[in-house]
Amino acid sequence: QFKAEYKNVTTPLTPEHNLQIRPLHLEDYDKGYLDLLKQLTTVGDVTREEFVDRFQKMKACPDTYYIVVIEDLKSGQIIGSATLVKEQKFIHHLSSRGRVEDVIVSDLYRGKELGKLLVDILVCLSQQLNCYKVSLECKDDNLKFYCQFGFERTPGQNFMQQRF
Ligand code: 16G
Repeated sequence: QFKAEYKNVTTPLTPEHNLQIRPLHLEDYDKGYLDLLKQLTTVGDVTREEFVDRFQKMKACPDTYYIVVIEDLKSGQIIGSATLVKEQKFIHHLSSRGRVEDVIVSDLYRGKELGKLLVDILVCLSQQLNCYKVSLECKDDNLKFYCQFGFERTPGQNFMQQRF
């Protein structure tokens, strides 16, 4: 589904790395997917049943959730992931906005440009899906990382939130 022929996509995944990039599967519950997300933020104790239920609810929204994972085929563990959410709009003549979310690479696999690969893919995918723009929220420390993909801070625009 995600082909290396997309423009600008780097491909560090040679066979000797034993890494595979693919969409999230239900079975990834047993491959440490949620433990990986715990390196990003709070996840809590999510049972298999709860995971399956949420997975199926996402799947039931066609053309909306694109969750990409990297599996280390040697260990059978998910070691990287990123999500593109395609939000449908009325504006821009019924266009869609892409949101890059939950980008995480296991601390044991950092420095191999896997985060770059994940973000490259999602940016390409958002273009392929005809989003009129793609955006994300990140910490100051990660600004430089995201700038390399063409993301820019928007003058006069602020990211605001209310936490519950
Ligand atoms: C970062 C993530 C966001 C994630 C949030 C979790 C990227 C580009 N940004 O902002 O997607 O949901 O962290 O942190 O991956 P939180 O639990 O404080 O909301």
